[in-house]
Amino acid sequence: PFLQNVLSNHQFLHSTVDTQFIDENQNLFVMKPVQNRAQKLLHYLGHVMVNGPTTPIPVKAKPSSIDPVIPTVPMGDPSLGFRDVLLREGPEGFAKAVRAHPGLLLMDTTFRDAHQSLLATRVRTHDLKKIAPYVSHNFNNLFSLENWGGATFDVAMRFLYECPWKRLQELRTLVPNVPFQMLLRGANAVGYTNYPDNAVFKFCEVAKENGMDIFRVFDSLNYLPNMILGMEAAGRAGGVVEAAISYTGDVSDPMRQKYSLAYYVKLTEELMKAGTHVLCIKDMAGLLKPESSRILISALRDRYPDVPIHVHTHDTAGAGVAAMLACAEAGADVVDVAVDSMAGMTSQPSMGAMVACTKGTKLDTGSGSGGQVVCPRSKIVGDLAQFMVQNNLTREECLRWLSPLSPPHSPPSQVLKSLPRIEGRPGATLPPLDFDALEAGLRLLHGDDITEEDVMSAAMYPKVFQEYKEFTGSFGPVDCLSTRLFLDGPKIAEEFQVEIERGKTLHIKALAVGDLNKTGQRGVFFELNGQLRSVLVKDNV
Ligand code: 3PY
Ligand code: ZN
Repeated sequence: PFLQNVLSNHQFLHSTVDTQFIDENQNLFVMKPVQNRAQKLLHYLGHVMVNGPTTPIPVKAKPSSIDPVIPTVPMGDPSLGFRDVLLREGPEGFAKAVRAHPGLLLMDTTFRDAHQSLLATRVRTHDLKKIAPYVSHNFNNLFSLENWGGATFDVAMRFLYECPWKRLQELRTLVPNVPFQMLLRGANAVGYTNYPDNAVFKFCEVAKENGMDIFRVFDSLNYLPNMILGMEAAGRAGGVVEAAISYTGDVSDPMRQKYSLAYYVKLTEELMKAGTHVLCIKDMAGLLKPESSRILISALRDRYPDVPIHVHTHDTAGAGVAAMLACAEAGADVVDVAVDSMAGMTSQPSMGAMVACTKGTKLDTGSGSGGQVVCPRSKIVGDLAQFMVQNNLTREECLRWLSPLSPPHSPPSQVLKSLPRIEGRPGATLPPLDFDALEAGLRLLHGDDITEEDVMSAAMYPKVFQEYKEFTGSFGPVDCLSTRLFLDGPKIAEEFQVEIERGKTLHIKALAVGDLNKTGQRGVFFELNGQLRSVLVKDNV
């Protein structure tokens, strides 16, 4: 089905075409040899053995040759969790139950923000799935498990060659009892750009259908119209709406007036008016300190006694646990933590530390054990910083470069130069996305097994989706490989198994890598289910 030739072309098969079609679609007449999934995977492994990892890995360390031990879980269903409350009572009832809960609740970010912060979002579904049943059985008292959105959507396709929707579906099956939470960048959905409104609405609808429960909605500039759009999309999809205020400045410093307590109170008022189920303070740069936490959270708690307050921070400065404790003492219902081994530094504070610090107090979590500038703005700032470093520009030179006419120019007009300006919310003036046309186009390119989820992936990231489909079209379901094999390939003489679908397992043995031939290729030899197979791989060095 991934063969991109005329034989899988919808228009060619189902309507009359003439020679103009041939002229315009010459690429469809290039016949590639049919390869099955097994052969494609051998091709992938051969490629990695000859050329190294296909995905840029941000650290130099090699994957461990020792596979981690996965703790066993008891037979049978996991205990009930907050998701059961949500399914029974709906978002409003869920919010009431959270508010009524006596101890401090935790959101575990290990499956999303923790690895986005520490490992450039490179944790694969393969590994998340392995630990998911343990989480479901042992962490059933979590407020939620953050496992989707933010950068995970893009990175899954772009660097891990896997489908973000499949991750959601598979985790949902393995964790039926704990609510799933995602990060939605308001009108930017899970991207770095503005989308037509209907794309954001549809995205939330499909996410909810695939198992998402709680939508943390923010805008990197706290731009209310973009936030409200995201909140409406999440709410209309039937999700729990968690509007998040991006926190900056320092409310405990009377000299800093721009992002004062009054600013946050006013914003909260607007978000409450817009009907959020849960209110979140999103301290994405780890700026909250115990004193600012107390000031901010007690002010919001006094004004809004009924809304659950959820606080997110990063432990960048090392004050995360202290700040989150202060938030909880001032009336926050939920704080964000990560599993100890994935906590600290730019990640969330440690779950073990929060559990221990509240143990035996009225905030007891009941658990047994256990930045920078916000996205998508961070990308813009990061790109500019890189540009300045690459071109060796000082701030002044950069401003001069931006504005050849020299002062006086306001910074926005310097940046925009002659580019068109948009008044108001960008999405409001974008034409609606034509999902049917997009789907038809994708079917022409990739065959008929395009799903509604694929259409949404292409709506969010057209080029990344295209490249992901081309990659898996050539290299097969690489998401089935263990992470060590995915990154490093097998050692010579290593025998291993790959389950490409339930009940269908390939038995593979890596035999040898041949010499470089005259055309710069090497033969790589395997045994596949007892039979000798070889692939020819171009050596890139
Ligand atoms: C994201 O948008 O990915 C973030 O994590 C923002 O903090
Ligand atoms: Zn974060």
